[in-house]
Amino acid sequence: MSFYQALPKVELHAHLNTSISTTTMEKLIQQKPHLNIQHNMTAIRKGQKRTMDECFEMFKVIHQLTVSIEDIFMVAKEVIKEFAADGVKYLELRSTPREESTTGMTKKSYVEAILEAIKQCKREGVDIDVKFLLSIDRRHGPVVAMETVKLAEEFFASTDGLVVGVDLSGDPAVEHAKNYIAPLQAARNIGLKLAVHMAEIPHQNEEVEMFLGLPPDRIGHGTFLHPEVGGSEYLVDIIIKHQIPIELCLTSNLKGQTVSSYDQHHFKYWYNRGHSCVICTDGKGAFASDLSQEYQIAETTFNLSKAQIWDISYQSINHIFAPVSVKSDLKRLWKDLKPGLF
Ligand code: 6MZ
Repeated sequence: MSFYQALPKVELHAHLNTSISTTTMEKLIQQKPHLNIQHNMTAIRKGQKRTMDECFEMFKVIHQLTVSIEDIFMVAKEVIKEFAADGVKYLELRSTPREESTTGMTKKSYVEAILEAIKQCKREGVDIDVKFLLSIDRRHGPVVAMETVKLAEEFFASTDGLVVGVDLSGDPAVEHAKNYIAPLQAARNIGLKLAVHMAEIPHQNEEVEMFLGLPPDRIGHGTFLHPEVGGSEYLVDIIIKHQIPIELCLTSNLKGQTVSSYDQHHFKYWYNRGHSCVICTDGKGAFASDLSQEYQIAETTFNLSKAQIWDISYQSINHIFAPVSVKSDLKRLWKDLKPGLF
C-alpha cells in the first residue's frame, strides 16, 4: 500500500453519480444495453480533456444509467466501499434527488436508497464514516431548490444524523445566485450546513459576493476567486475573514479545463496564503482519479513534504459538517494511524 493510500483521508466533495467507478459503470452498461452507452461517454480518461459543457453532457449520460432505487442503492454502496478501500475514513457524499416515472423512483425514495446504502455499509463493517448532503441543481430553479430544502429538513429531523447539509451545484453558467439565496438561507435556518459551488467559471464576482453574504460553510472549487484570475482582493478578504474552507479538486478542474495545468491550480494561491484547503475528488469516476492520487498530485506539483500532506489531511477534519464529537474521534484515529506512516 502506498503512503497516500495508507494516509487516513477525509473526502468532502464527492457527487454520487460522477463518483461511479469503471467497474460499477460496466455493470450498469451491461444491464441497459439498449442505451448503447460506451465507457468514453461516462469518464474522461488519462490525458483527455473536455469543456465544462461537455462535462455536463457527460453527467446526463451517467444519469440515464441510474434510474431506479436499485441502481442508486447499488452505486452508493459501491462508491462508499471504494472510498474506504482508498483509505478514506470520513466521507460526505452529495447527490441531487431525482425522480423517474418509468421506475417509480421518487426524490424521497432516491434519498432513502442512499441512506440505506450508508447504513448497510456500516452494518457490514466497512471502515468509513459517511454523511450525506442533498444537492440543489442550479439548472432547476428556486422552486425546486426550496423543495429540496424541505426534503432535506425531513431527513435532518430523523435521529440517525446522516443528513448534515445541502450543496448548491450544477452548471455554473445557468441561473444566478440571487435565485438561490432564499433556499440556502432557509436550509441554514433549519440547521443544515451549506456547501456552495462558487466561481467555478470566470466573471462571476457579483454572484460570488451574494453567496459570500450568507456566508456558506464551505466553498466548492472557487477557481476564479482571487485577483490573479479575475476575482478580487475584496472577495478574498471576505473568505479569509470568515475562514471559509475551500474544497479543491485538482484533476476535475484540469480535465474540465477551468485550469490549464496542475501547477496553475488555485490550490497554490490559497495554500500559500495559509487558508484552509481540503483536497477532494469531485467525481472520482467521471474524472478517473481517486483521493490518494489527488494527494500525490498535490505533493509533487507543489513540492510539499509528507508532513505537509499529513497536515492537510488532518486539518480537513476541522471542516467536516458532523458534530464536534465526530471530529474528536477522527483526530484520535489520525494520531493512532500516524506512527506507521512516517
Ligand atoms: C457543478 C457538478 C459538478 O448529484 O447526480 N456536478 N456541479 N460543477 C461540477 N464540476 C465539474 N460535477 C458534478 O451527481 C451529478 C451532478 O452533480 C453536479 C451536477 O449537478 C451533476 O448533474 P449527482 O449524484
